[in-house]
Amino acid sequence: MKTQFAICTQCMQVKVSDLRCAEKDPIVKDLNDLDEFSFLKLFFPLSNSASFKYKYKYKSFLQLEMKPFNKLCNGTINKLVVDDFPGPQINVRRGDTASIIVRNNEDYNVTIHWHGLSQRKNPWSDGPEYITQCPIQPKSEFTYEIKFEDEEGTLWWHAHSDWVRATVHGAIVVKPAEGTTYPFDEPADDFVIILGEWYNRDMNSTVIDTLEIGGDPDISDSYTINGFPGPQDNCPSESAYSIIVIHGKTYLLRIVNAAMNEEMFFGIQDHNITVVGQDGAYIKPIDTRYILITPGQTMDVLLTADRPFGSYYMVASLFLIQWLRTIQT
Ligand SMILES: [Cu+2]
Repeated sequence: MKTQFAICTQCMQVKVSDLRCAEKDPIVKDLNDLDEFSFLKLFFPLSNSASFKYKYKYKSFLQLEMKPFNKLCNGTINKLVVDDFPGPQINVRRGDTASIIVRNNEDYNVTIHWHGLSQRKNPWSDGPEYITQCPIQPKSEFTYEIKFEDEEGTLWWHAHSDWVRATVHGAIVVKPAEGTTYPFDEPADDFVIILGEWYNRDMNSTVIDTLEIGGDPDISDSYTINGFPGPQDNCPSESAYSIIVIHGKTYLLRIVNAAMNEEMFFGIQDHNITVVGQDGAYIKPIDTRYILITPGQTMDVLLTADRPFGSYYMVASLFLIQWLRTIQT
């Protein structure tokens, strides 16, 4: 099986304006080779994914395609995504092995990286393009075999091709191995919180322009929580992400900073939080009012709903004050 993932010799670095490989990668199968099992968008070996009762490896199918979005009252803009922005959450237990088929339906060469996983002796499924694999070419697919051996907590997956990751990413939730528990009381529920960015313009043209003229790339048009920009002065119809909690219960927030380059503060109005994990590993708990989370980093945070009944803002803001824009949900 491993030989299937050998580096292709005809894969070559090309100019960013021409993202295609020179020749077709022989390890990439044709769409005609897909069996009916592969065409399920997101599937699991057992019907109830939430139960995590399966012993066999997790299976999933990620399909990259352009989809229309209407954010910030700027009309319809097509973006490359897997299903949505952000993409689907991958749910596994520590010790699982996942088989994940990625099908590229669009015109970009793309790979998917499984951020934060050690993948010991398994670099062929790590994902950086031109390093351990050729990009997945348009109208082709690639099967990743992902091992969740050492990590537990929250990680994420993202495209590893230029700036495509701005819209092609999602969370990975690694729950404790079967028969083990969290090193803290079982939370009432858990929620993934992905801090991201929304660019109205095409991401790859941003990269091309930046490389041509130098300097810093354009900043995004908005920062997002789970794809929601939150209330906007110039776009009152824009919506916000929200969660409902039960008073007195404790919840686990799985926070991912999926922004391209921005360190972010994150906190919840009038609440303390407790950081219990970072980058797929548990840590000695830290009580705090807010966190600072860097791009690519993940943090697991406990939130106890111990304040009077009401609504409280979940707030992310930038570390760099000159670019400060606050998003609220
Ligand atoms: Cu990464």
